[in-house]
Parts: sequence; C-alpha cells; structure tokens
Amino acid sequence: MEESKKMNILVLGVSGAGKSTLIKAISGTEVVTGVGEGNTQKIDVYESSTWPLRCIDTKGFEYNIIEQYKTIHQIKKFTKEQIADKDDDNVGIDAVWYCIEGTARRTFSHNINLMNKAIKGWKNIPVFAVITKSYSEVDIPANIEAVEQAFAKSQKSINLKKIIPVVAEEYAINEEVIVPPRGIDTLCLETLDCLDEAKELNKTNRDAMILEQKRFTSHGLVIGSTTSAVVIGAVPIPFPDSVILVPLETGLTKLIFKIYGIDYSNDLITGIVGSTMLTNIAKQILKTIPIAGAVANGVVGGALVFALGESVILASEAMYSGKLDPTKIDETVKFVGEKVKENPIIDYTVSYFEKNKDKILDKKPKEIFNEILDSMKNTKRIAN
Ligand SMILES: Nc1nc2c(ncn2[C@@H]2O[C@H](COP(=O)(O)OP(=O)(O)OP(=O)(O)O)[C@@H](O)[C@H]2O)c(=O)[nH]1
Ligand SMILES: [Mg+2]
Repeated sequence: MEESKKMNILVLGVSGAGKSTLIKAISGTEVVTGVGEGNTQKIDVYESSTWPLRCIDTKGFEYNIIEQYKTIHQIKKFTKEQIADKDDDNVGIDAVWYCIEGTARRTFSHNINLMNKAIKGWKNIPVFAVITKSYSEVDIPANIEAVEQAFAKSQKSINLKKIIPVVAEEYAINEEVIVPPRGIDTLCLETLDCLDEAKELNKTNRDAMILEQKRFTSHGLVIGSTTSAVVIGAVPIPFPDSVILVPLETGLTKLIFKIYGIDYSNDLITGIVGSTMLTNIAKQILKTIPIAGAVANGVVGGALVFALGESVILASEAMYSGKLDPTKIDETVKFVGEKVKENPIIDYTVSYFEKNKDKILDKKPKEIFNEILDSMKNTKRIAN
C-alpha cells in the first residue's frame, strides 16, 4: 500500500450515536471536503495523516421515516458519485463502521436494520460494529452479545467483521471517576487488517501509528484539563493553596498512564502530583508576573497543568519504550519535574504577562491562556 492510498470508511449511525466524535478522536484527522446541499445534508470526508484511513461522516438517521429514506438516498448517491469514480485503484467504500450507541441497548436491532438498508446491495463489504459511548465496562459483554444477536436476526448478507467497544472522548462519571478513551487504535488496526494491502503496511507502521494515536488522545486530555484548570485556578486565594488543582492533576496523570498502559502505583501518582515541585514553580512564575490575583492564578494554574500533562506524556513514552521504570518512583518524579521546568509554556506565560501588562485587565483568564497557547503553536507544534 503506497503512502497516498487510503481506505475509505463509511461511518453510519443514528443522529447522536457519536459518529463525528469518533472520527475526531482518530489521530491526525482533518476534514478534506464538505459535500451536499445545506448544513444538515452535509457529508464530510476526513482524512487521517496517522492512519491510512479516510472517514466519511454521514448525516445521522433520524426517527422520522421520510428523513431516514432521505439519508439512505443521500448516502447511496454520495458513495456512487464521490468515491466510486475517483480512480481505478481507489474504487468505492472499503469498509463500513456502524456506530451503535452503547447506552441504548434496546435500540440496537432497529438501528442496525436501518444501517443495513443504507448498504443494501453492496457485495460483501466489511462491516465493523462500533459500540460507541462504551463507558460502562460491566455492560460491554452484554452489549456485544446484543449486537451479535441483532446481526444474526437481520440480513444474512452483511459481512460483520468485528464488534468493537469504543470511548472516543473521556467521560466523567463523577468528579473522581473519569473513563479514559479506549478502542480507537483497535478499531483502526482491525479495519486495516481486513484489506490485504493494508495489512502489509500495518505490519511495518503498526507501532508508529499506535504511538501517534496514544499521543493524540493524551494531548486532547491535556488540553481539556488545562481549560478546567484555568477556571478552577482563577479563585482569589494565594497560590500556595494550590491543592485545589490536585484532583485535576491526579485525574489527568492517571488517564495518561492508562492510555499508555502503564502500571502505576498510587505512590507514584502522589509523588508526581503531591510533590512541592509544582507549587514551587507556580510561586516562581507568579513572582515574575507584574499582576496578582485571580486572573494570574487561573492562567498560571492552566500553564502548570499543561506542563504537567505534557511531561507525564513524555514520561509515559519513556516508560512505554522501556527507558523509564514506573516502579522507580524518585527517578520518575525527578524526570517529570525536569520536563515541567523545561516546558516552553512556562517562559511563554511569563513573557506574555511582561509584554501585555497594560492589556490584560479586561481579559478573562481563559482568553489570555488561549493567546499563550496560540503564540506557542505558532512557534512550535503542540496538541490542538
Ligand atoms: N464523553 C463522550 N461523549 C461522547 C462520545 N461520543 C459521543 N459523545 C457525545 O454524544 C453527542 C453526540 O455525538 P456526535 O459525535 O455529535 O454524534 P453524531 O453521530 O455525529 O450525530 P449527528 O451528527 O447528529 O448524526 C455529543 O454531545 C458528544 O459529545 C464519547 O466517546 N465520549
Ligand atoms: Mg455528526
């Protein structure tokens, strides 16, 4: 499979099943075209630079039957015109992802039948059932069984390859329990495995693609946590009381370790998050900033969580490749601490405040923080 060749994946599902969220969770994915009349009719094609996949995001099926037929018609028309005539090497849809919402088991059968109608007549196209929003681990076996049964009862001609539970975006059950994203790399790898030529590429690039996906997912988590940190941090208390950020930092650190499959101990988490290192860095930054108060605290809180998250990613990568041992707590804490100090956001934050002293009074901490991130993005590639 050459660099430029990609598998075309048609993503189907009822409205709200999580099609767009799923596609956006795939590393390196950017929209390449928007096709169709009007907003609701839009079919977007997303291409991943990490995986040799091109995802076609369709309009979700609605409950209204007329709308359902319109959607089916639109999908058929689109796939015929846009993909089928491209060129001989790139004919048609290579696989279909059925998005089935894991929290709505009673609707599985009905929704699977609808999707079957949309691909009726396509010979032998590989279908992957993606159980989206698979937040509850205990529900997964029963959901898989229900999907199997629904397929068994529906048209026999459907070539169901695999049923894959996915959490595309982290999901907070409560303040302490956050379900990390899962299943995206499995879905992409299994999909590639169903095409012979992709299988080859899969063999050589597999590890790189998996790592890139982990990186992308983790960066997304860091950005999400940073946004919360800016809000949480912007309270009028002195920074040494920055324990308010500890739950967030703890959650983020654990999630990143989970994504990399790192077997961490609670002592390691406490070592990283509970060390005086972060507070000391915060104090140092605040000393050099010409303003004080909630705005500065919020922005510095955001910068710290960002630097911490990025450093935990670096530590996880070092552990993943066997260069760092998570059972050696002191060594790991030191590694993370050094990376936090080296993170460019610290300098960017200080110099932002120096340069914009007079302009920050009317701004919200979030706005300032985004400007700092943007200025970094322009000079260095970071997560977005
Ligand atoms: N936390 C979390 N939310 C999700 C996940 N998947 C979907 N959602 C949420 O579910 C809602 C619907 O998701 P979308 O991705 O927009 O669904 P869709 O299938 O594209 O819907 P249409 O475009 O209307 O057809 C959004 O609020 C998403 O944020 C997930 O894995 N985690
Ligand atoms: Mg959508």
